Amino acid sequence: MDRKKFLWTSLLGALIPAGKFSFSGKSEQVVGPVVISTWDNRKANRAAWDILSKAGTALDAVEAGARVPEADPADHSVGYGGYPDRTGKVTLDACIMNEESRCGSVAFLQDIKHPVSVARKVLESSPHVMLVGEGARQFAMKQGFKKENLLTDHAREVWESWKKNPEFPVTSWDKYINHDTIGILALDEQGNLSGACTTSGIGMKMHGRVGDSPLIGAGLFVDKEIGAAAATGVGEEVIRVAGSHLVVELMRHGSSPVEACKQAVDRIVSNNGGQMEGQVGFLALNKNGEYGGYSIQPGYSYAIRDMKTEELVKSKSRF
Ligand code: SD4
Repeated sequence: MDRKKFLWTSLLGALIPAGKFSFSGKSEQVVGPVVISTWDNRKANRAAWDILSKAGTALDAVEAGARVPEADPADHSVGYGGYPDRTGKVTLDACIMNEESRCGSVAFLQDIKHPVSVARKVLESSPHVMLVGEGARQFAMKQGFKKENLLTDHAREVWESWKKNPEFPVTSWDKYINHDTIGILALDEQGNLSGACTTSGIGMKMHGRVGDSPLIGAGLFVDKEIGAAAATGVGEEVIRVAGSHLVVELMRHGSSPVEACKQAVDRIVSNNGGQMEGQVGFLALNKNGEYGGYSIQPGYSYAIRDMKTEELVKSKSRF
């Protein structure tokens, strides 16, 4: 980006009214770089936009964005401050993928605050795509990541109160999901797409449980010819339909981002006999800068940032 264009971009950035809300059931389109993320991750988008607006890469942007909720103790679905599993351990899942189908992923990782950056190291500094558990932690420490306690006092209290009444049906998991898992997709000035997804998973999950978020094709998928998609919500449902891959393939066959997300939601609902209590939300961005989302239950939103707007969009839902 030349200096004039950069200044223009920065000026526009300064003029954008933060906190704008809209409601959308159709795909919207942007021109130029853009970042979108699940839920109200506008702060994450800002970190990503700092990079995109200076002609940085989509890969750097999504990593920087995902690190924001990972470091935020008030976010109970991601990184530090995330709710623990049934044994009181915070276990993290994350992945990252670029436009060349290069990807890195970690699952069931403990004691490391920024799993998305470990996933990026897996992509760049290992011959593998996915590392889990103790192996992932050892790899992270060799790469210079620090061991940290990720269980905050608040998260421990929630776990302790759960332990007093530990039996509840799976659908009650929604109470512990908190819906903050970030899936973040970016298109940079060069027209390259990347995505990342990071989570502490469903609170009070079984020890050893891995959700959709670190699974390429489930929680995240990027295809340079078509676009990218990410998922949030009950990971088991997303894995069963390879959700993000499904959304990208539906776009390949002509669906708009919103239509593709809606069809993936419909597939999950029909797998469940037409009725569901759990939540799943999808987010999609195509190569042309068109984006959209759709969810099973009401209440899902996604955040967008581009040269002209910073917005939180309320998604349409099946129910
Ligand atoms: C999981 N999909 O581990 C994640 C949870 C989530 O907002 O998205 N929470 O199943």
